[in-house]
Amino acid sequence: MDRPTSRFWFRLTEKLDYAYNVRILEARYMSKKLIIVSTRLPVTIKRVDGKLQFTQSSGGLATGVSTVSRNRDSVWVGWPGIASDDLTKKEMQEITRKLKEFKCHPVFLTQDQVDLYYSGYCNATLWPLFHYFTENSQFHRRYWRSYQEVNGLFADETLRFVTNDSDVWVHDYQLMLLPKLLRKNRPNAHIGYFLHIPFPSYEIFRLLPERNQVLEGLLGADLIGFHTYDYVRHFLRSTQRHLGIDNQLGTIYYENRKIQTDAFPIGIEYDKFAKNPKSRRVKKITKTLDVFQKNKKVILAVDRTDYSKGIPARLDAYELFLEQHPEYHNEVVLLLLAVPSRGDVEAYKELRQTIEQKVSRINGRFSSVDWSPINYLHQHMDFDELTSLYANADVMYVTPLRDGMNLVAKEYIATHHNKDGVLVLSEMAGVASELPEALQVNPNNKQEIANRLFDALEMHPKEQKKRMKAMQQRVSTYTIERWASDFLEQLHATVNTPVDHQFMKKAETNEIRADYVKADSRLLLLDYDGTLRSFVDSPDEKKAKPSKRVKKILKALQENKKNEVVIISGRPKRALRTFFQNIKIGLIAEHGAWVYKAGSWVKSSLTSSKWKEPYLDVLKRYADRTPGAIIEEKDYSLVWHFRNVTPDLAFVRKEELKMELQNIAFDDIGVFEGHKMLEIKAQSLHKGAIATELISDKKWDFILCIGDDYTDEDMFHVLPERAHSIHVGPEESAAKHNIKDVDAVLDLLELLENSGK
Ligand code: ADQ
Repeated sequence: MDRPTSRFWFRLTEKLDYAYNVRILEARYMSKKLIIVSTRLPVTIKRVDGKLQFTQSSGGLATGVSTVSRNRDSVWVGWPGIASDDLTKKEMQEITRKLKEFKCHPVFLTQDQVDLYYSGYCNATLWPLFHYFTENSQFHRRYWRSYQEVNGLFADETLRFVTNDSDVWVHDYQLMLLPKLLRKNRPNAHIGYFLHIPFPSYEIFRLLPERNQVLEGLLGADLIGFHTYDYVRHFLRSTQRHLGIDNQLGTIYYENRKIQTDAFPIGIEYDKFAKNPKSRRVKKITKTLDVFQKNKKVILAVDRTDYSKGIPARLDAYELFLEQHPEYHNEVVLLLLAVPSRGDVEAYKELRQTIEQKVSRINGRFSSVDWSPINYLHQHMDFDELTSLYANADVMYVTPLRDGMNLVAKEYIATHHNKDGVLVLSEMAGVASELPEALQVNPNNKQEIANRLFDALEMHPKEQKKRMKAMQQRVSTYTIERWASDFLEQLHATVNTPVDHQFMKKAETNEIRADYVKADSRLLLLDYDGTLRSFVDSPDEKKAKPSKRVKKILKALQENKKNEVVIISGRPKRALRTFFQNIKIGLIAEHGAWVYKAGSWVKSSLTSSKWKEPYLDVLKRYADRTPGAIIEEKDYSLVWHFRNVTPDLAFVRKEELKMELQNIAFDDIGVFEGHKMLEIKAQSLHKGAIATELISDKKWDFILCIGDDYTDEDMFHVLPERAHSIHVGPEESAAKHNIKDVDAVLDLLELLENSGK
């Protein structure tokens, strides 16, 4: 075969392989059950004339999810919108049976739960807080208790369907405790979570009394999705500040699980919105709408009646525009469409009054006999009516004070397929980052909005089309269907590399055990913190003492004449002696600077401390202006601990400090970064150097080396091929194996001790 042909075949087989793998992957997860959970079901039940009436929602989420669940065994769990106090037992059974036809399963809530959980914690605590309306946010224990109770109910109902092999997708702020509750019962299920509203900045989120429980609840998921990367950052910062959990480029390792966070900007059913304006019914509706027959420019605003949408401020800005542009009197109409929402929450009742007062004041001030500047409708519209309004409006006026995404902006763009039209858009909507071609405004800047309204009305049609086209390109690509499949694919990518699978298997443990049993001379090199004892985030040595179990195991291992047990630690010699007073094991302190031999400490050949002075001066200067920083002076190293410094400041100081320390020119002195600390020591002084000495002391039949942090990697690198090396935790390492945690290490050591007398 000549070369081009072979390359062709190579490419073809590569492509086929890829397609095959994708199909295998899809087939693998398509065969798994998909469980969607949201507070509200896509089917609403009402009692009309004594009879139960079922209405199926055709909303975006329901459609988007239906595309990924169509060919799968799936079920949607949620509340059907009717309080269970109004239902008999028989009716509840009937509802459960009937909902099965819609692939749904009900969670029944009492009126009390609707009031305290739904109207209370969800809509009067979380919603305002997450939208930065701190003054509207109400914190009551009874709301929180109900939130916990209802999340528990959702867990019970959801767990009926979840096996360890299922995919679960939990939606929104009403169910933030659910991922953890599900994880507890089905540790291996694939759990995804998506937040539809903004995740607020740390300074806002920290106001929530139950902030830690909420974060821990979310961390039960494998994948946590948000609309924008800003929200991802806010979430990661809160987990870092409140729970002390760091992340690696959005990946969190928590309780030995890998959790991925990412941005998935929700889309719309683009084709549905793009095609509908051409339908006969919509054309007919348009002809009957007075507002489009008068040859006036129409500015459209469409929102749920919610204070986050900034409707009063939008009216004020429009008033200013009318004041400054009398030439537009009689020429322009603002069509303000507000869909009723959460009328049972006090803040919403007040908002409705405020809007209505402003509308009548502005109309009273500017109207003429045959013109009113605002046309206000407080009602729900059907899809055809809504698309008619979108498609015929000259300007879309979207100025929320905060919005997770805002679908209205995307819907307007879709209905203007191949048409002109201008979008005036708030910078505070999640969608703003996807639509730079919109005329963006700060929703609190009245004058700026008034100016942009004028610009929008005056914009040349060519310019309008150009901007529209660019926005349509984006909105038509990442549709709601793409969003849903993208999320589920990523959930699989996350779960397909489970941390658990990296850990040592039984066969590998047995192999180590067999080698141990056979050997007559064995060397066990063990790190201390994070290996024999869970990492203690405190400089207090008393808290870091070994447990009784550790002492017992080490003593028993050392009493076996075939064994040489050596603890190699970064801790100073004083600490190690206190920890292991009555056990005759080998001790190595300060990464190899000191060796405990025949009852006393001997300086290793690797040491020198002449270099310390200039480094210490710099560290002290930095400690003075960094609250929480601690300097630890060991015999042969200096450590700058920043575990108690606020993470942002710690990061800045650490980087500054590294730069400054590197300017001090001492050969062989290096700055090493460890777990919330910087250590300065001779580069030749490391665990690897001392391990090499120990290994070459004798001809060992068996070597086992266990450690958890970067200093132990130096040991792993110098071990002979036949040695067994184990890293504690899921991270990448030069060790041959990973082991789950300290308990697993102790189990292994105990097993060896019991096996090889
Ligand atoms: P919402 O706060 O409801 O959603 P938005 O994204 O704008 O906000 O969606 C509103 C929906 O209601 C749109 O699909 C719109 O067509 C429809 N609608 C509005 N007024 C209507 C009317 N009078 N009649 C009929 N329909 C009307 C939450 C978050 C958003 C996030 C979405 C999706 O607050 O930020 O974009 O979820 O994740």
